[in-house]
Amino acid sequence: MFTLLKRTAFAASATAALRPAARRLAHTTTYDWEDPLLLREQLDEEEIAIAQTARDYCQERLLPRVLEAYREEHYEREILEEMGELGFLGASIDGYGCAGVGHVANGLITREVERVDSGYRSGMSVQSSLVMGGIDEFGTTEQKERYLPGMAKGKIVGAFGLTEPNHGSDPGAMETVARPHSTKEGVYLLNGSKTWITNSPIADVLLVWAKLDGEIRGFLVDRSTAGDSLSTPAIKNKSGLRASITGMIHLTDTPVLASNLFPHISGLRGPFTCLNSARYGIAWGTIGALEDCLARARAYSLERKQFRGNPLARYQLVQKKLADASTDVAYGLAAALQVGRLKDKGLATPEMISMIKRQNCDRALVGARALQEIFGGNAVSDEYHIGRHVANLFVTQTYEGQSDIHSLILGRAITGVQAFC
Ligand code: TGC
Ligand code: FAD
Repeated sequence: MFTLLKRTAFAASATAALRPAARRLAHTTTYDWEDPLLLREQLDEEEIAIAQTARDYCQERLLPRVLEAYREEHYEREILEEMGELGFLGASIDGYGCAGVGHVANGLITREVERVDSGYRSGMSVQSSLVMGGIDEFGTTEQKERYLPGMAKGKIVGAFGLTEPNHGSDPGAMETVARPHSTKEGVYLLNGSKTWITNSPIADVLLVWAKLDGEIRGFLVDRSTAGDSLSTPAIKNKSGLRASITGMIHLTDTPVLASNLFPHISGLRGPFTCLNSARYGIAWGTIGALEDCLARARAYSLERKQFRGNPLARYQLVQKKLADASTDVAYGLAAALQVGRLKDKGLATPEMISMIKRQNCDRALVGARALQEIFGGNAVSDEYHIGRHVANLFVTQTYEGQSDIHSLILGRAITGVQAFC
C-alpha cells in the first residue's frame, strides 16, 4: 500500500515497499527512450518514490476504469477519496492533513495522473490547486480548519468558478455580483452564472469569484447552506475531457456568510494566484499524456506490419513522428522541473508558468495528433486510447488561459506593451 501522508514516514516506508520499482528506475548509461535526458537523475529519493507510488496507483486503479468512464461520460467521486488516501490532494500544502511535499514531487504526481487521462488530472487539480490552494493562500484560519482536512481526504469536493458565459479569457469583466443582505447582518447575496466549471455538479464547496462594490472577491459558497438558490447542472455530451465532470453554477440570491469571504484579497490577483499553481501542474500533466501516446505509438509501430512484412517502425516518416514527440517530452519535463525547482525556492514568476503551460500543452497536442496517424484506422477505436488523449489535449490547451492568451502574457513581459485591450 502506498501513502504520501507524513512526509518523513513516506520516504522510509516507500523505500521498502517500492524496491522493485526502484530497480525499474535504476541508473543506466545507455540511451533510454522512456527517459531520454535522464530526468530521474535530477530527482531525489523521495521524489522517485512518490512518482512510482503515483504511477502504480494510476496504472493499477485508474487505467482499468478510464474507457468506461469516458464512454459513459461518468466521473466517480470516489476517485478523489482514493487520491486523498494517498496524499495526492493539496500535496504541497503544509498541515491540515496534507502531505507537504515539494512542487516537483507534486508535478510528478500530476504527470502520472494525466498519463492515464487529463480528466482525472483536472478533477484533482481543481480540488488541490484551485480550491485548496486558494483557501490555504487566502482563507482565514477558521476557513482552513473547516475545509482543508476534509478536502485533503477527498470527502469534501471543491469547484472553482471564474469563467462566465460572456467572459472566459477576460474574467476581469465578470458580471457575477455580491451585495450585503438588506436585513441579515453578516450575509452576502450572490447573483450570476459561471460556466464550464470542473466538478461543479458534485462540489460541496464552490470558490466563486464575484464583484463586491466593483472589486473581485472570493466567496466560499457552501452547498449545505445555499439551498435552492444554487444550481449546478452538468454540461453533457462533451467531445473531450469526458472522464471528468463539468457543469455550470447558477446563483440566485445565494446566501453566503461573511465568514466565508476571503477577507484580504481583492482583484484578479486572487484567482490568478490559484491559477499559477494549477497551470504549473498542467505543464507536467500534459507531458504525461504525451508520454502515454508515445509509448503506445511506439509499441504499435513495432507490431504493425505493412509492405513486405516490415513493421511501421522501420519507416523513416514514422520514426520522425516518434523522435519529435520524444524530444517534446524530454524538453517539456526539463522545463517543468526547472520551474518546479524555482517554485520551491520562491523564484518562479507567473510568466515562467505561462511559458511552460503554453509550450507543453501545445507540443503535447501537436505530438499526440501526429502520433495518432501511426495507428491508421485503429486510431478511431477508443481501445487504442490515442483519440481520447488528442481530444483531451485540445481542452488543456484551452482552459486555464488559452495558449494565445499565454503568448500575450509573455509578449507583454517581453515588450512591456499590453496587447489585450
Ligand atoms: P492584468 O492587468 O494582467 O492583471 C490584473 C491583476 O491580476 C494580477 N495578475 C496576477 N497575479 C498573480 N498571478 C498571475 N498569474 C497574475 N496575472 C495577473 C496583476 O498583477 C494585477 O494585479 P493588481 O493588484 O495590479 O490589480 O489583468 P487583465 O485583465 O489584463 O488580464 C489579462 C489576462 C489575459 C492575463 C488574464 O485575464 C488571463 O490570464 N486570462 C485567462 C483566463 C483564465 O486563465 N481562466 C481560467 C479559468 S479557471 C480554469 O480554466 C480551470 S480548468 C481546471 C481544470 O479542469 O483542470
Ligand atoms: P474565449 O475567451 O471566448 O476565447 C475564444 C478564443 O479567442 C480563444 O482561442 C482565445 O485565445 C481567443 N482570444 C480571446 N481574447 C483574445 C485576445 N485578446 N487576443 C487574441 N485572441 C484572443 N473555468 C473555470 O473558471 N473553472 C473551471 O473549473 C473550468 N473548467 C473547465 C473545464 C473544461 C472542460 C473547459 C472546456 C473549460 C473550463 N473552464 C473553467 C473554462 C476555461 O478556462 C475557458 O474556456 C477559457 O478560459 C477560455 O475562455 P472561453 O472559452 O470563454 O474562450
